[in-house]
Amino acid sequence: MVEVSAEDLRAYVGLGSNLGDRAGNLLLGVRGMLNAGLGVARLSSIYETEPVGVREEQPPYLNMVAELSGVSLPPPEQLLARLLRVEYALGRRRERPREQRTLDLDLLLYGNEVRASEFLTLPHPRLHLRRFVLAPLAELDPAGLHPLLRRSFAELLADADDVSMVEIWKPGGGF
Ligand code: PH2
Ligand code: MG
Ligand code: MG
Repeated sequence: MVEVSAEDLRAYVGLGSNLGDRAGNLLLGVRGMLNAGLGVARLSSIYETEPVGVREEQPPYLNMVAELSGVSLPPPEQLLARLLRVEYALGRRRERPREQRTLDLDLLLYGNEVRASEFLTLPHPRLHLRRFVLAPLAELDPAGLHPLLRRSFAELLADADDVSMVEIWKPGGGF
């Protein structure tokens, strides 16, 4: 077995906001992760994206992906717990699934970890289906492989059936 050293380990977090000051919420999310002791190494561009898989009409999202370095990365369950605390501190309250939100932090990948528990599924079960996740992820790591599908994020993005609008966001611009 090939050992993955802490320097090589990377975790990826998807950030999304479609309520209030969306870009401000994403940046507060990044600051919240840093304050929680998480080593944010790189950020993708910010994308403006059409809501996918939601029941009622919702405003467009801003989405971004953050790469966390493996140095001082807590185990996956602890990392998820910290992300949920950051969401809560920024005013996220969960009433119904997939409703509009100030900030959503999803643990997408934790190295090549594969698991499915009640609390946490890795890789994120819908990551390979959603362009709003694949576009920022492929920007950071185009050749990175999905641990189960063994296909690169760039390939998954090119082949995704999802045709929802995903564009690099420009401050002050609209769709
Ligand atoms: N998050 C969802 C459901 N739908 N659509 C977009 N464009 N971006 C999201 O972050 C998003 C979504 C549930 O978490
Ligand atoms: Mg989500
Ligand atoms: Mg979530």
